[in-house]
Amino acid sequence: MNEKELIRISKRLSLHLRHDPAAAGLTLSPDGWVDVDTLLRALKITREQLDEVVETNSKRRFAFDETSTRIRASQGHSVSVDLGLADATPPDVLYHGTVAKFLDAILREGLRPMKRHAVHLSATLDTARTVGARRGKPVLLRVDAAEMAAAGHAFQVSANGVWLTATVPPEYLHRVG
Ligand code: HQG
Repeated sequence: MNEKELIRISKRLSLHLRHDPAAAGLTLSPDGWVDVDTLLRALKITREQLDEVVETNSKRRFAFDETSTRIRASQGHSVSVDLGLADATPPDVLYHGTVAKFLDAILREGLRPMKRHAVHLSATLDTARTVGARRGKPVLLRVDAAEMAAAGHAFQVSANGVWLTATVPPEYLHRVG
């Protein structure tokens, strides 16, 4: 498939596996999985196309289970799912990329998950910059993750390396770019 087609299918997968399974007639399991054959029929794509999207996806957004008969999004859901991720010890610092128009609210009330289940944090400044740039000129925040963990905040890391936490209070946030 060409790049355009890969992105098109990836976006459809994101929509149905994270936000609106019902629109494709799908139901996710409580932990976010959907049967691969059911998905193929619903989206009218082939297993080869699905495998190519999963393998080439730049952010590895989707993952098969150990038998490759079910698939789910690794993070980013707005529908109710419990991915069952174990708590993990974060690196000392994590990063969040946003844009200037959100900055005042973020520094006042902290980072909130908004429509998603968790606040998404990046392990590198580069990744945070890319995340912020989706919305405009990126504004970069450092998150004192080790201090948060020491204060009892839980962190998880998704299968594709995104750090997740419920909220980040403002005292752990510092603008770095
Ligand atoms: C902002 C993409 C006002 C927050 C990315 C962000 C990531 C606040 C927006 C993943 C706020 C939410 C997640 C507050 C947070 N007041 N604004 N208190 N707290 N915000 O898309 O982190 O391509 O839900 O800064 O690459 O941008 O989907 O979160 O701008 O990994 O795989 O509210 O989504 O990955 O936006 O992105 P989002 P995000 P995928």
